[in-house]
Amino acid sequence: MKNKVMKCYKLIAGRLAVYSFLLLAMSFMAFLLTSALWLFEGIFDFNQDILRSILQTITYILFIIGGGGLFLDLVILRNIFIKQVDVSWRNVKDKSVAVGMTAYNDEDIITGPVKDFLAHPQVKDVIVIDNNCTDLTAERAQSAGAKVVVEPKQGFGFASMRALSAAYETGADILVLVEGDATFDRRDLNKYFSYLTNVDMVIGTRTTRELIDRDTQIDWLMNPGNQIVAKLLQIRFWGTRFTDVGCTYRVIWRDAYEKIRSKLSVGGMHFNMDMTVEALKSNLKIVEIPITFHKRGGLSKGVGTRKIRAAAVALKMMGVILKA
Ligand SMILES: Nc1nc2c(ncn2[C@@H]2O[C@H](COP(=O)(O)OP(=O)(O)O)[C@@H](O)[C@H]2O)c(=O)[nH]1
Ligand SMILES: [Mg+2]
Repeated sequence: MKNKVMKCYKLIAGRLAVYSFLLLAMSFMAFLLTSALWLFEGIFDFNQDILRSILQTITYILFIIGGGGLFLDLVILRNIFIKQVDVSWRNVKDKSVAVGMTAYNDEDIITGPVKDFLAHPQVKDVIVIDNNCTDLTAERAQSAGAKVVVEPKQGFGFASMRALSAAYETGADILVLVEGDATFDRRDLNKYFSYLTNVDMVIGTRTTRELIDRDTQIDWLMNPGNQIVAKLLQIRFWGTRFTDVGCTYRVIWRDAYEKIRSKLSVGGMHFNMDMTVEALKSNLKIVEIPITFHKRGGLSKGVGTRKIRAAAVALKMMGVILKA
C-alpha cells in the first residue's frame, strides 16, 4: 500500500507544480487583461461589463487551481514524501580528469582552449570533437596537444554526447564537458571541483554579472531569458536552484555519467537542458555554481546573440521540462 502511494506521488511530483504554475501565469495574464480594459474605456464604444466579469471569473478560477496545485505539490506532498539525505563527501584531489570539447569549424580559436585546459595539473586528456569541420580545426587541436575524435552526426548535442563518451573512454574519474570557443576558462575548474566533493554533477551559471566580460553573448535578453526558463526547471525539480539553462561547461563523476549515459539522446542545441533533466530524473545530486564567461572567439554557429534562434531553443527546452 505504502509503495503504491509512493508510486502515485512520484507520478505527479513536480508535474503538478509545473502545470499549476502555468495556470497561475495564465491567471496573471487574465488579470492584466482585466486591468487593461479600464484603460480602453471611453476609447472603444462597447459594454465592457460582461467581458470584465468573464475575465475576472477566469482570473479567480485559474488563480485558485494554479495556486492550490502549487501549494499542494511544493509545500504539502513534498514534505510528506521526500526523504531528506545528509551531505556526503568525496575526495577530488588526485583524481584523473578528461575534458571533452565540442568544436565546429573553430580553427581560429581552438588552440587557446585546448592549451588552457591541458595546463590544469589533474587534466590528463583533452579530446576535441570534430563535428565534420571543413577547416583546420582538427589539425590545430592536435598540434595544441588534444586528441581528436570525429562525430559524423551533425549537431551540438551529438558533439556533446560524443565529448562525454570520449572522455569516459579514457578511463578518467572525472569528466568535463566544455565548448572549444574560448568562452569558458580552465581557472574555473577548481571551483567546480570544490563542489564535486559533495555532489554528482556541477553545472556552471553564466548569469552572474560580476563574473562575465563585456560584450559576451549573455546580454540584456539572454541573461534574464536563461534565468526565466531556469525557474521553470526549478519548479519541476523543486529543491535544486537553477539560474541558467544553456551553460555547456559542466563536470560529472564517472559513476554518475554511467547512470545517465544511455538516456541522453538530444542532438540539437537544447542538449544541455536534456542532460540536466535526465540527471535530475536519475536522482543525481546537482549544484549550479557561478562561473566566469568570456566573449566568444570566432563565429558563433549556435545561438550566440541571435534572438529568434534563442527563442526557438528556449521553446524546445521548455518542451523538455513539460514532458519530463
Ligand atoms: N551550433 C553548432 N555547434 C556545434 C556543432 N557541432 C559542434 N558544435 C560546437 O558546439 C559549441 C556551441 O556552438 P556555439 O557556436 O559556440 O554556440 P553558442 O555558444 O550558442 O554561441 C561550439 O563549441 C561549436 O563549435 C553544430 O553542428 N552546430
Ligand atoms: Mg559557445
